[in-house]
Formats: sequence, structure tokens, C-alpha cells
Amino acid sequence: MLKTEILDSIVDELFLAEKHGKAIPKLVDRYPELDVHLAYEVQNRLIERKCRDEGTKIVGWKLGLTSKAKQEMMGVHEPTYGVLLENMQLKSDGSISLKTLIHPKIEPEIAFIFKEELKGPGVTVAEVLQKTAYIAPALEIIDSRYQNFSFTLADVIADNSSSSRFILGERFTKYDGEDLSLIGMVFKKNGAIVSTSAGASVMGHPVRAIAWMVNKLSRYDQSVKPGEVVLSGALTGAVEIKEGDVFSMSLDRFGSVEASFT
Ligand code: OOG
Repeated sequence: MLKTEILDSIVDELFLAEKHGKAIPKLVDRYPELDVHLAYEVQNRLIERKCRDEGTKIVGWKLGLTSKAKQEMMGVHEPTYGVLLENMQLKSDGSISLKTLIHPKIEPEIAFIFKEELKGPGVTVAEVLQKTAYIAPALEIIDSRYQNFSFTLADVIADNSSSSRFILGERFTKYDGEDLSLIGMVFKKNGAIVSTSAGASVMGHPVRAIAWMVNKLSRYDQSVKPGEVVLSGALTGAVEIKEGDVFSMSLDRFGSVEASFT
């Protein structure tokens, strides 16, 4: 068991790595006791610290490592989640500066906005769908605070699942019973297709990932509140971002979202 002071010094390291844009070596080599449970403990403390020091607040949640390919790559069998803060959200109508980021990558995702609270345990896929108000296309920028994007499951959880920024499409579409596993997606970089995918690439159905997360959140008495956003996990592999790049993702029936970088 790691002592509170050690958890706080890990929080400090991660907080400062992001603030100064300087990657750190992964934690588990130095703290072999850091398991998944303690890693969520670190994540909770890191989010409290960011809310306090940056004057921001929780606006939603994100899933990570939801695709089979990524789980196999990491040798894990379960996804992760992280918190979205107000100061991570960017608008799609301006250029995004990469200056303060370490080694950013971008991923296309389906965003959900909820009309009622989702609180586990025991939340089902049907309940998630029933409480979904809107769907929107989203781009998530991930930026691991670890050197070379190299981490174990516990490391990435402690690092708020690599989350950095996110951009939602301007159009939120009322959810009307569409089968989200069949919704197609086209992801482009500088006008050329990078990849195509469908909702099913997230654990068979993106709502499965959300139900999983909500049930895990209940361990810490946390829940998804009405109006909060959930990014349901990458529909394809993450792509490195360079200055001058423009990315877009179009989601069948639900519109598109674009982000340009300087
Ligand atoms: C972990 C987070 C990835 C996703 O949707 O798979 C992620 C990583 O840095 O790869 O957000």
C-alpha cells in the first residue's frame, strides 16, 4: 500500500509534467505497488488538484483503450476512463496551439450527452441509451505525460487516461434510437482519408463502454450527471499531430467536426 504522501507526490509529478510540457518516466518502475485501484486514487487526487489550481471543473468523462487492437497492444483486457475538465474543451473555429503539449495525438470519437444521471452499480446498456439526450462527433487530443507514450495500465489511469483536449462538433443531434454500432465514420488528415470505422469498433457498441465506466465510477460514489459529455473511446488508432495539420471526422447522420493546429 502506498502512503498518502507518496500518492500526493505522484500527483505532483503528473501535474507538473503537464504544466511544463515535459514528459516523465513511467511510474510503475519506481512504484511497483501502483495497481489499478491506487491508480484511480491518484487520478481522483490529480483531478481535485487541477480543479483547485486551475480554477476549472468537471464537464464529463472519457473512455480509453476500448478497442481490441489497443488492448492487445497494451496486453490488457479492460478499458480505462478519465475525466474531462472545462479547460480541456476547445472550439473548432480557431487554430489550436501545440506549444504547451508534449507529443499530442488525435482520435475520432462518438460523444454522448446525457439528460439524466447515470449512477451504478447495475447500469445496463438499455439504461445508458434511454438516458442519452444527444450524440455529437468529437475529436480527442491525447498527450501522455510519460516519455515515448510508454506506460502500463496503472500508469495511464493515474495520468487521467492521457486526456489533454477535446473538441465537439457544433451540431448536437437528438438521439432517436439509431443503432450506434452501425454508424459509419470517416477520419481525414489534411483532406486525405486516414481511416474509416464504425461505432462497433468500440467494444462492439460504444454504449457498452459507457455502461462499464458508470459501474466502475460507483466504487468512488461518482456518476455521470445530466448535461455531462462522455467521449466513448477512439474509433481508430491515434494519429500524431504536427503544426499545420487539419483533421476532420464525419459521423454518419450526426455531422462533422474539424480541428486545425499551429
Ligand atoms: C490511452 C488513452 C487512449 C482511447 O480512446 O483509446 C484513448 C493512450 O494514451 O493510448 O483515449
